[in-house]
Amino acid sequence: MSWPSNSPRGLSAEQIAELNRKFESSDAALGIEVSDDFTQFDQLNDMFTRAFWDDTVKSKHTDGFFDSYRMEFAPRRGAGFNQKDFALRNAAWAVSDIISNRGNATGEREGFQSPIANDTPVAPMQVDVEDPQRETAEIKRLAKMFGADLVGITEIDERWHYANRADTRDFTPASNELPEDITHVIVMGHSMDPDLVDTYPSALAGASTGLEYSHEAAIVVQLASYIRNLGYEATASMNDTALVIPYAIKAGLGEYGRNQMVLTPEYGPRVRFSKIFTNLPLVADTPKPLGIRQYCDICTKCASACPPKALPFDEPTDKAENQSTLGHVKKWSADCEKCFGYWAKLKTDCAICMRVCPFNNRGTLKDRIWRRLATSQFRRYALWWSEKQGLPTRLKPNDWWANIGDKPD
Ligand code: B12
Ligand code: SF4
Ligand code: SF4
Repeated sequence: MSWPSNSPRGLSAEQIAELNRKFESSDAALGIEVSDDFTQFDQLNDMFTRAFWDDTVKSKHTDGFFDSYRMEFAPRRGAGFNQKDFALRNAAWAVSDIISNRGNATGEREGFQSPIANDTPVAPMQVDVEDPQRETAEIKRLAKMFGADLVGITEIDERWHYANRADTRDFTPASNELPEDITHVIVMGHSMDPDLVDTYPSALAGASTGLEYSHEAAIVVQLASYIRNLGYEATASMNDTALVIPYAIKAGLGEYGRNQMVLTPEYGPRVRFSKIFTNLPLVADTPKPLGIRQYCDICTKCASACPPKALPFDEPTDKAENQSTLGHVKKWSADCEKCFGYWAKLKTDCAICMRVCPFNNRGTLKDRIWRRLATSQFRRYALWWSEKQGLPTRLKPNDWWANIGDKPD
């Protein structure tokens, strides 16, 4: 069974061409190349969503994968995959789960297959925003106060919105529309716990992912609620509604890497993103070239370390690997069927390609010197240094547990 990738609900060819013209110069500055035969991606075709309706993905292995998020079905397979590891991972997801499960009856898996429903109404009286620059600075400060690590702002660009969202009652297409007058997207970055990430692959490591979904759920709800209290629209969003990566790049938070992630100067790929769609008058950021992507041109560490060899070794292309890949935009693309197949075997998520990336640093002096080199004309020296160090060693889950026992309160 396969859903049409060119959905009747998506933007028309004329609308795509108009957006390509509108963003021509900013796309060129960011190295984004979108062809005029581009069509929006349909959420029904992403690997997670396919795992619920596509028999070629939905096997007894993937069923076991989702089941393992309930303790009675969590397997026990030794270090990193024991009851305590699954217990911590599943607990880390708990707040995010409360949000995503509350719309089950209406087919809205909030934060994943549909935006987070608004508990706060838009205030009937609207504050005057006389100085959008100052408002932008304030919003960025408040996002950090609520707990975001990174914040950037960009204009709405519907090319990156899903043509349809999935109705999770029966996994059929549903409308993915936002309020009409949305103008900007606030993109926030949430750094992941470095010690937990060092234990990938393991169920224990999955706690680093669950923790940030639970954190970001609270942060987007709080910031959206503040904006709505000012009398403006704000839709709180996690993985739903739109592709986060092009938005994070456009908001100036980092550059796209071979490992399919945005590499930020602060945390490399060890960061997750959330977003808020709003009509609050704000000023978009103007990203500056960072030189990170150019380093990826000469490095293949993530691709070599990926167990199922899902990552590309060659040049970016605009060809789609399979129905879960967005085509007609030039980029590095993964074979995500291979990637998700590996997760299904593990019964937990993987992020080896995040762990081994040399930009995934802890901000030590050595890390900072390496990053300066890697993003300069001396990047080949940085490559030699990174290769000399080899693949970073995985932190053994039992050592992680031993270390937290030793840490002072
Ligand atoms: C579905 C999904 C997956 C699928 C794979 C994607 C797929 N094709 O189905 C699976 C389950 C396998 C997966 C794996 C992982 N994911 Co994931 N995933 C998503 C999700 C929810 C939707 C993306 C989607 O619809 N992809 C379908 C099509 C568009 O895929 P694609 O053509 O291959 O495009 C990918 C990239 O090329 C890029 N991209 C898309 N359009 C464009 C356009 C331009 C111009 C550029 C430069 C790039 C770009 O984004 C896509 C990411 O999948 C996003 C959140 C979101 N809403 O964006 C998170 C997201 C991309 N995942 C994320 C992460 C971290 C991971 C993992 C490390 C797992 C983990 N433990 O966290 C691995 C990494 C695997 C890898 N190297 O690819 C993060 C990335 C953060 C970052 N630093 O950039 C995101 C943004 C979630 C988040 N909350 O932050 N993921
Ligand atoms: S490991 Fe190397 S190629 Fe892969 S994302 Fe990191 S820097 Fe880029
Ligand atoms: S998440 Fe794991 S399986 Fe998927 S691309 Fe990264 S290293 Fe490969």
